[in-house]
Amino acid sequence: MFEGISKGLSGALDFINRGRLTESNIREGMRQVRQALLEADVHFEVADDFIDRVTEQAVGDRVLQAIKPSEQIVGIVHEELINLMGPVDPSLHLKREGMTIIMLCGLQGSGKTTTCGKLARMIDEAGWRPQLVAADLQRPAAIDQLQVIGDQIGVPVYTEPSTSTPLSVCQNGLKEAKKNDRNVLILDTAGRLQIDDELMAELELIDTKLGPDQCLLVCDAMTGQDAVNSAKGFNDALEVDGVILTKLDGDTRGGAALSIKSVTGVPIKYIGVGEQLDRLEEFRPEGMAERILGMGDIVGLVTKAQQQLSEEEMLAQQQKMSEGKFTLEDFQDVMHKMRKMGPMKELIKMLPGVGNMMSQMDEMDPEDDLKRIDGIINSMTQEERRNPDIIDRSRRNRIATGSGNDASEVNALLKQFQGMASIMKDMANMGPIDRMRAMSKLSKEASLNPNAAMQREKQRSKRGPLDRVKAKSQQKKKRKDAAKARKRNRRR
Ligand SMILES: Nc1nc2c(ncn2[C@@H]2O[C@H](COP(=O)(O)OP(=O)(O)O)[C@@H](O)[C@H]2O)c(=O)[nH]1
Ligand SMILES: [Mg+2]
Repeated sequence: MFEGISKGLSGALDFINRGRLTESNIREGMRQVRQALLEADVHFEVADDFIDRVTEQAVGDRVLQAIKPSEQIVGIVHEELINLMGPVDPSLHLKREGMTIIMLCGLQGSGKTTTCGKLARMIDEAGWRPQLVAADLQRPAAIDQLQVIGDQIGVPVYTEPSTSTPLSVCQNGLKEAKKNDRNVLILDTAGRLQIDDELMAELELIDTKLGPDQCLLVCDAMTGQDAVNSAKGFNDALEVDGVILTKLDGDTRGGAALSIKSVTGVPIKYIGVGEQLDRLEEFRPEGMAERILGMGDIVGLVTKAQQQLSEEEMLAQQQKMSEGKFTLEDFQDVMHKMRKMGPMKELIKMLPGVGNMMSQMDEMDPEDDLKRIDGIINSMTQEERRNPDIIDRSRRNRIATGSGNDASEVNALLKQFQGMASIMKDMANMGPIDRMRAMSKLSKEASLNPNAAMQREKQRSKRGPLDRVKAKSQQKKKRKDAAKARKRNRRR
């Protein structure tokens, strides 16, 4: 996601970086930043406001007299992106006692029904007792859809035939929930292709009669400014408490995420990042700003990891790393847990510095490499996994044959593992600040030489001749580009 705006912004910041830092240079750079924002479908007033705020700070003495002025400007842009989207309050304010009613609304196809399921799943896992209510009577299929989702996550769904009215479904659903000792009621309401009076009257009626504690608006991020306009309409009628922005896993340009808060005043609480019911995340403006600037989202990654690894496990792994006792067995364990966190490509994009390498990333499939590595480790004996030093030529050949790989691939894995284990040992012994620094240094080195690790991986993997031809022509293009860049640099 956000590829366009990431590229546009880093292009503009690069421009500022290259030239001498003068006021007119900064203003030209900011003009390019504004262009990047508009191209990402950010509301034009929001973009103008943003540029004013950044420029005002950027041409100030604080920046011009700083030792590294361009870094300061990136810092200001980063900070203002966060201000644009925050502050947020992801809490649903669920009540300890009595019933909490959450009403979801939004246009047709925005993802309401799916998001109802995601929320119910999350709330259920946090130890509450949710009840879903199918109050979309527009299409009979909508009722079945919610029923299927409820069955999938083991949350009861209250339904009535489509001849009933939405209000009575909600009221009876509430009674049913109280009777069965449920404590969170989630209402899946109807949508329309566009906001109209009939829809609003229906929703307002439910709103006044049931008095939901939270009214959440579901918006499709792919629709850009339309999402923002509909948010405005719903908020005028219903006083929305928060927005859930869906389909951020697609190639949305990011305009909605960046404008919704400033245009409507309603904060984004959660984001949907996939069709599956576990693809719901708390919205963090910091993480989003960092991804937009191609800086990666380390906090998001760590949060994801923590959901899979218990604290004890984390401590145990860290202990092992710091003592240099991290084995291939542990490595495989971590790898399996990481695969549970989501598609590898998405995870890798969250690593700092990797944003810049994205176009190459799209060409490769990390899943494939992981499967190969997994196969190699599976073909080792337990002793070999714990102490790879004993792997000699004959053991190596056995492992290669067993896993259907070349001996050179086994070798490469062992080498990579050695390198990684020693870096991890160093990092585990550092304080948090130094660790961040080391990470950023590592990722900078990687992005300066993107050919290194990633590309090697690609060519080593067993692919058909087509891929090899493609890789070769890519390399050729890269060499050409590099030559051009050198020429440009000489001229300057
Ligand atoms: N990729 C992706 N698809 C989503 C997401 N949320 C919902 N969808 C899909 O969007 C479509 C419409 O969703 P639905 O919940 O039926 O929307 P509703 O009409 O508002 O209830 C379905 O195909 C969903 O699978 C998301 O976060 N990411
Ligand atoms: Mg629906």
